[in-house]
Amino acid sequence: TPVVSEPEVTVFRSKLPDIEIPRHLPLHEYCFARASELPDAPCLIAAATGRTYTYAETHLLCRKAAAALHGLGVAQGDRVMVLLHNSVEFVLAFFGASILGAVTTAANPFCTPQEIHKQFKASGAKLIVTQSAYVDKLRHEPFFPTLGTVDLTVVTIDDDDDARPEEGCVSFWDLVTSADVGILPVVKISPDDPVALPFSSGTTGLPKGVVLTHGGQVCGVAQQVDGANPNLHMRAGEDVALCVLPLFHIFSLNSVLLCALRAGAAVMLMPRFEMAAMLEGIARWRVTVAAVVPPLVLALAKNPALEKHDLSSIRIVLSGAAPLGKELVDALRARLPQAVFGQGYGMTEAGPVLSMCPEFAKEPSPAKPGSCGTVVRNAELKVVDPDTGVSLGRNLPGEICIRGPQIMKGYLNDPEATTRTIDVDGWLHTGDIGYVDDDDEVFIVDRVKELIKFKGFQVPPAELEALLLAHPSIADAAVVPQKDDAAGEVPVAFVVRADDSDIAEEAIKEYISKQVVFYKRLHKVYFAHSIPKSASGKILRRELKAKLAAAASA
Ligand code: 4UU
Repeated sequence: TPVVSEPEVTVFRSKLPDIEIPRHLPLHEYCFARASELPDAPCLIAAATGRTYTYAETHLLCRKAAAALHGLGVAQGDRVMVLLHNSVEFVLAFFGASILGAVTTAANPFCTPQEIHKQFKASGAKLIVTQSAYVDKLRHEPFFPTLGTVDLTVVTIDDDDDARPEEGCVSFWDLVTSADVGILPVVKISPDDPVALPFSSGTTGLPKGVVLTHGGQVCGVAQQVDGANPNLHMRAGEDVALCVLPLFHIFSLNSVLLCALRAGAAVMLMPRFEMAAMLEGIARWRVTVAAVVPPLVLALAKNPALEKHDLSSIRIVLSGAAPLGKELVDALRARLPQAVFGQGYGMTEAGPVLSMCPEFAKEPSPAKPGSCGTVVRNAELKVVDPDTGVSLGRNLPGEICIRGPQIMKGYLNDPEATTRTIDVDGWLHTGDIGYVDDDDEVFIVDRVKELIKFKGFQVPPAELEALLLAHPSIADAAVVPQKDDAAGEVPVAFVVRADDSDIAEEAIKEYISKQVVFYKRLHKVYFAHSIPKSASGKILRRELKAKLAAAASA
């Protein structure tokens, strides 16, 4: 991005000097740049099986995965859908696609057939890597009538032993084991070529494909772990990163997997959150860097089993994706006295990290409780009045905007949504309200965008509203967040019944539950006579949220 001169803008930058970033490298080359220096260092640890893969093994398997995908017809620019929990296969599929110049769009395997199909169609994928337990979702009429035909190849990861692949599917490990890396085509990848396509609703509307490029991700990772004084310091051959947050979300993909590989650290992959297995894994493999979300901090702070495990190896607890309360930090700090606690502030579209706790740096500097750290290097942050767009100085809350080489290229096939989010000067508008204090620390105080976050998971109100409006007994509807101790926020609906309908709350909740993944379920339905709207027809969400707040404090 060219640096445009905007004298009236207060720009906040990192106190750390900018660094040299090898933006020209394809993401896989950048991440495995140290593989030849550290061939025998642990790279991936599969907690489920106890198997460890060295850097040399992992790098070779990624190339074999690329050859396997190539054999299935995947070519540069193609989209590969990964429908997997955290696993070695997820990593291999991601880098296998990257090596071919193909793009990974990952989704939560717990999503419903309808949700998976939407992302599958929107991304234009023609191949899905999944496990046999989820193949039925891909056979689900009317969403997926094409399994086994030319339109869709399904690759399953868990049929390597005696079990044969599900009918119509091919075996990932059969192909990877026998793959010949000699057949890999020569692909020329430019920094502006896409590598990942996560889905996010951004500041408004339905989930959209977020185009993240090789160069953008290289920058996003470099801003965290490169340079003489990395902001998120991980030591090659020594640190072990906990990868329990799902890799289909950008926090884990970027700040855990990609950052750890670039730094030469090991990644302990846990297929899903299960407290006992996680504590055992942390103790067994001496995890040092734990990326978490606030509900996980809460679970850890409360769990008596913590005392039974040796968690003394943990030196960094990095929380993100939702606000982390000071009380919660104090509760867990008492149980992990040796660890440094801090937050990262990210957004899928921002590539993803905007700010990171400076206490995680190689040469740490202090951060205050509740702060989201300082803006990453090689980037600019500003705070603007959400109504006027006027740039604000220190300590004044406004909409946070970020500019730099790490942000998304744009939304897939949606130039309108892209220009709404990234303005002509290259600023990405986050929809978050926050301020920068006298010590350059970023504090998030509110969210002006529609987005609801349940345990850090995105719940786009527009998606639930569209489903509600499709119901014949519902005349109008609005979905807003309600504060919740355990989840942070839960989605609740205001519903206007159709004229002669007496549809009940339970029926509406069930109607939604059947169509969406668990974290998008409605926790409450309030019946109303009308939905408050602006002159232009926009739902006045603030009014509804104020109603909820008033009811809660009454
Ligand atoms: C208050 O949540 C994310 C990415 C999080 C991330 C990534 C890398 C955190 C640390 C890291 O190292 O992405 P999305 O797109 O799912 O959600 C983005 C939104 C933000 O706009 C903001 O509203 O999630 C909220 N959010 C936070 N809120 C993210 N991090 C924080 C935070 N405090 N620390």
